[in-house]
Amino acid sequence: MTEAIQLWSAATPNGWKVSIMIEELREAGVTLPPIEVIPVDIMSGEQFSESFTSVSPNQKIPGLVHGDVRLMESCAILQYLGDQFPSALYPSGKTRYDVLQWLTWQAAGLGPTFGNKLSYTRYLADLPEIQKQHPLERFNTEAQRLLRVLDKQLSGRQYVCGDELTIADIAIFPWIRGYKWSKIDITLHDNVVAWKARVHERPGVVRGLQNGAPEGESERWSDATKQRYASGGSFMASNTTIQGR
Ligand SMILES: N[C@@H](CCC(=O)N[C@@H](CS)C(=O)NCC(=O)O)C(=O)O
Repeated sequence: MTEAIQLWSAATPNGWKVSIMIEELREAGVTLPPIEVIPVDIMSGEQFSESFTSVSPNQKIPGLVHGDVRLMESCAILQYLGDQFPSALYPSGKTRYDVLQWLTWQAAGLGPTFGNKLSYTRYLADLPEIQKQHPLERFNTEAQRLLRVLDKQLSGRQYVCGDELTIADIAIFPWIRGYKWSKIDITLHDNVVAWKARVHERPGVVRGLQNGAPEGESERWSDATKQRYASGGSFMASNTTIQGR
């Protein structure tokens, strides 16, 4: 399809998955249709607007519109782009199932665990410490278990599913990259640390990470940006904006 793609997104791990995918497809020599990026300011509640909800009924970024296709969920979007624009990023045959199992592992395990750890670490400043203790310990322990699983998978491999970068790496990387922000120590996991550096040095990844980031801050946030994310995050984590029963 040569029709333009609309990407509704923000500078967050789930948003970066799609912008990295777009840039890696370009690196792979794929000619993409025009991409229109529509920023969704999730810290001021734009994810609850009617227009965005018609793209993403779950009211979370990213969302994608391409012709009559409307998609939410970052990993579904990665598969869609992989299908529409064939490349080694979404291999066919038996390897595809390997990619899909690690993609699902990210969506169901790593993403929610790192996201919840982050939320209790940075975004719930008003919650008494005693109430944070259990979830912090629980999500940190699970994050460490998941890191051990990933470390083992990466042993003897350049990338998660072999010697080529795939959408599984693209889905996992933004969460691992943000380990300092979520205060999850990855440094004991040598294969994960080496893989993170390997993925991070790819030009497509570097360009993808610039999407939506404040000018000059794609690699390191300023204190003002950190403060803005921390206060906006507490508004999201409180869920007071969710309407209905
Ligand atoms: N499983 C979803 C998670 C999406 C998600 O949590 N997006 C966050 C940003 S990383 C968001 O939109 N948060 C806004 C909110 O919670 O109100 C996916 O992979 O797309």
